[in-house]
Amino acid sequence: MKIVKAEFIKSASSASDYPRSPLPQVAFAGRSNVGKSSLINCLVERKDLAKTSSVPGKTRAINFFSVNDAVVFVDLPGYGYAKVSKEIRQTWRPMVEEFFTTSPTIRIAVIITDIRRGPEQEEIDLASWLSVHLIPVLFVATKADKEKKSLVKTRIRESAHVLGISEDDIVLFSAKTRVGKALLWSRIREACSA
Ligand SMILES: Nc1nc2c(ncn2[C@@H]2O[C@H](COP(=O)(O)OP(=O)(O)O)[C@@H](O)[C@H]2O)c(=O)[nH]1
Ligand SMILES: [Mg+2]
Repeated sequence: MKIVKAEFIKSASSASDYPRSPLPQVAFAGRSNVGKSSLINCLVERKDLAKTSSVPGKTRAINFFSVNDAVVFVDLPGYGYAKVSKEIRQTWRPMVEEFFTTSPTIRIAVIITDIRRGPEQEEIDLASWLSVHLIPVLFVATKADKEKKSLVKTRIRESAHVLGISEDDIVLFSAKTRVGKALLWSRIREACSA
């Protein structure tokens, strides 16, 4: 994917503020510090389009980016800072559910996990909620460069098992080595043209 243009559109915390655009949308979700901003920056070949982790306590919102005037990347707030369950119940979850239920052009949700940690309850819950709402999900196991080479395959297999999905539905990724970048782009393109 040749990136000719990548720009920030706006931040919004409720549906009335979302940018109006007919373009297909790709949403990215993951716990804080998982490497979501790095992954987005890697995909769009920009150093700091998506900012690094937000400060805890700061009001968080959904950030929208336009890529090549062809697709909108939606950077959902990170979760899991301090009190995971409380935060998810009270703020993160309603914000994210509102996004997915009011965004007709959403094509795929990319759920990012750290390969060393694998999917946990939050990711399992989100994936099952998305499947109920018929939104396709793609998993990315990032920070692949931080895992022992001999354990990478095992980790992917374990994650697929935990999620009840095929290993093909988990893209191995690293923002550092860029492994998985081309594959992730091809899966995104596929989802956007479906
Ligand atoms: N080694 C390595 N570090 C990464 C990778 N992706 C992100 N990081 C680091 O992990 C930290 C959190 O990354 P960031 O993209 O801000 O995470 P976010 O909070 O999910 O947006 C930063 O120090 C990044 O440099 C990766 O693929 N490999
Ligand atoms: Mg970030």
